Amino acid sequence: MTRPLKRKGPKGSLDFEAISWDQALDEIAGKVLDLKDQYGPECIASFIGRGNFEESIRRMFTPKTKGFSVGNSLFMPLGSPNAFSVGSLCYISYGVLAPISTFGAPMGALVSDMEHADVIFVWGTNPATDSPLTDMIRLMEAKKRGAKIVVIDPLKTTVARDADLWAPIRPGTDMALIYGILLQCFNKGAVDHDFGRDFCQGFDELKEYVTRFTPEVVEGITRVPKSMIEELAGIMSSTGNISFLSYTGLEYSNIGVQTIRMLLTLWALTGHLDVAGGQRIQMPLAVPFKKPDVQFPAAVAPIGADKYPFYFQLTNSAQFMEFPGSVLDGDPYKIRFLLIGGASILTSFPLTPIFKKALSVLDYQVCVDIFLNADACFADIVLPATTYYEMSSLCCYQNAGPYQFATQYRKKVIEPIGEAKSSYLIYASLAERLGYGHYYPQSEDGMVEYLIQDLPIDFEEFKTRSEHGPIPLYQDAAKPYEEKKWLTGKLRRDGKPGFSTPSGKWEIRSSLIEKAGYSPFPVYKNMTEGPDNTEMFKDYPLTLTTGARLQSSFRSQHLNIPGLLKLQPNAEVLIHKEDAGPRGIVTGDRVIVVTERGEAIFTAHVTEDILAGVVEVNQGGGTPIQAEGWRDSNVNILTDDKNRDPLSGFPVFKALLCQVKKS
Ligand SMILES: Nc1nc2c(c(=O)[nH]1)N[C@H]1C(S)=C(S)[C@@H](COP(=O)(O)OP(=O)(O)OC[C@H]3O[C@@H](n4cnc5c(=O)[nH]c(N)nc54)[C@H](O)[C@@H]3O)O[C@H]1N2
Ligand SMILES: Nc1nc2c(c(=O)[nH]1)N[C@H]1C(S)=C(S)[C@@H](COP(=O)(O)OP(=O)(O)OC[C@H]3O[C@@H](n4cnc5c(=O)[nH]c(N)nc54)[C@H](O)[C@@H]3O)O[C@H]1N2
Ligand SMILES: [Mo]
Repeated sequence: MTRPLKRKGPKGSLDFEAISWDQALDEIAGKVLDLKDQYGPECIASFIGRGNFEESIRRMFTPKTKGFSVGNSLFMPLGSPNAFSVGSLCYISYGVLAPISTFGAPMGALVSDMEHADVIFVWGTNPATDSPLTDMIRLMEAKKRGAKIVVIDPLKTTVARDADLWAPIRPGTDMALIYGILLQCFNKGAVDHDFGRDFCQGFDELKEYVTRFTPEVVEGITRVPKSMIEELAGIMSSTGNISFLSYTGLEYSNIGVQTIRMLLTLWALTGHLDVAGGQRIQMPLAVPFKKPDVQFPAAVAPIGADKYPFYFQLTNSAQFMEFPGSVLDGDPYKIRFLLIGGASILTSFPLTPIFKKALSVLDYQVCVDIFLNADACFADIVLPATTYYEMSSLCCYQNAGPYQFATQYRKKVIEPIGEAKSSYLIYASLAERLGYGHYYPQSEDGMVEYLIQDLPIDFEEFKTRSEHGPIPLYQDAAKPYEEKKWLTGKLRRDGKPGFSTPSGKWEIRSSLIEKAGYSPFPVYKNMTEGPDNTEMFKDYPLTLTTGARLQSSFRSQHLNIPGLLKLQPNAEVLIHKEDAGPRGIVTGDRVIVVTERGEAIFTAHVTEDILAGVVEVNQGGGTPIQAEGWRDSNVNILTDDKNRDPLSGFPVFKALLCQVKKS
């Protein structure tokens, strides 16, 4: 769509009429101010998703706060703390909650030194589907140079196919495997007891706890064979350099945060932390971009702060998993207005019907998007955003090539199509109508000039130099790399040895988690849905994992693009031939996947590239404008909004139970 649209038909339909920008923005601002006056500013909320991960939004619209917020601060000057984002179910567990509570820095501070590694673990991530393919290229180069690749994944991914070892694991059980490997490392004398004694909090507790994870027990839990557990422990106890790559594969279980913390601890205790060829620590740099002085309003707590105190403590953000409870039950108060930017809530959040119901009863909803997606079915107004090609902004490069940080002016390639405007300008012009446009320059170039005003370079020079490539801001990477910096006080602001945590230690037992009222030590728990949930297992004997990335789509996006659809025309369920056979299922069959919550239709892909007993179902389908093979296949009809990791509030997307039947 290329013009602002206003709802004509009933909610649920895509029946709109075109209106002018002035009319659209005036109407939205009027509604915001009315609702604010009537119910207080906290009833006004925004949500941003993957379509708004653009530098101008990130630099200009995240609030000035201590936490790691990725939300849109547009309504904060009004007094609303409810800046929701896809961080409610993506990255924050892995990138913020686990590392901060363990060693006091975000995951961005941990760099996998693949260039000097002898072995690289690919644990719950698939770099072959990344865009850009940076890690995949590094991994392939390491392999060419002779590094061994180990993959821990229920799926035999592109990387696993060429790996030296593939450990197919039952989803959600990684913590047991980590303890199993660690116990063998203790037995082989490969654990650094000095580090444990002097620099860890909870080491004695761990020494006792780990003893129960014998190879037999761990094989029973994880389905990774005993011999393979021994082999993995042999690798971890070797003197070689070992690094890892990880990400979303570990976030979506009932013990996601604690599992990721234990992965970090395995590396720390076996001597592969902050050493060449291991996981190097590179403390984040303060980037000297200007930022509007928009503060997080502290008067009212955001939605979810009461139920997820640990998430709130570290992010200062609202938790969108609590949105239906807010809108439908007023718990703890009602959100009435939602501005959705670059997101598709109705394909990305678990239990679509409950989120659909919540969107349908809002007083007012606005979508800022390049397409009419599923959420637009419930919008009062839809605003046409540009793609990145139609807007000027800047790019940033972290730990790229010879520099730790570089930036570059990004000049638009074409003029916006129709009346589309960049998301930045849409938010800036809304702010103007709400009475605080002075925070945000009202042009794209004005915004870039504002951001770089403290750099030792003026705007004209910035643009000219950008034509020749990224402009480095730090060249520190050229300095010799110093190992094990906790010994020399380089990981703490006060210069004392140790880590930047409350205890100054590597926290196996986390003070921050304890302070938020949870049990602080990583204890293995069976999944809420698993074989030991015998009642449910009777009817739903297959483990359901969802949303492994595809090369031809990006979550709900591109499933309306004919060229890309050729690569995979239908939403698929990957099922092992041992599970497909008895069900009479062959590749290409239409099959129904059923959970306690509901059922949805997919196309079967019978394979041996998955652990038997596990099925992987594609995520992204469920948008009316998508191709036929995708639009009726919304995996989140099957998932559960209540089954979560209690620390993060993240839904359990990757360890559920289901049944698969021929349609
Ligand atoms: N082409 C493309 N690129 C994308 C995206 C996309 O949709 N398409 N999405 C983007 C987004 S939003 C994100 S967050 C990133 C995510 O980036 P990644 O985390 O690399 O995502 P995946 O490629 O799905 O890799 C996750 C892997 O974990 C495995 N896994 C699932 N459950 C478990 C488990 O319990 N244990 C273990 N050990 N492994 C498990 C899956 O089988 C899968 O191979 O990718 C981004 N890049
Ligand atoms: N079951 C299950 N569910 C999952 C996952 C899973 O693995 N399993 N993965 C989860 C993860 S990691 C994530 S991040 C979420 C993703 O959830 P979302 O953040 O909702 O991501 P997308 O589905 O990519 O939707 C992005 C929207 O942005 C729009 N867009 C694209 N570019 C632009 C732009 O430049 N400007 C604007 N304004 N809009 C733009 C697109 O048209 C699209 O409607 O899904 C989650 N949902
Ligand atoms: Mo994500």
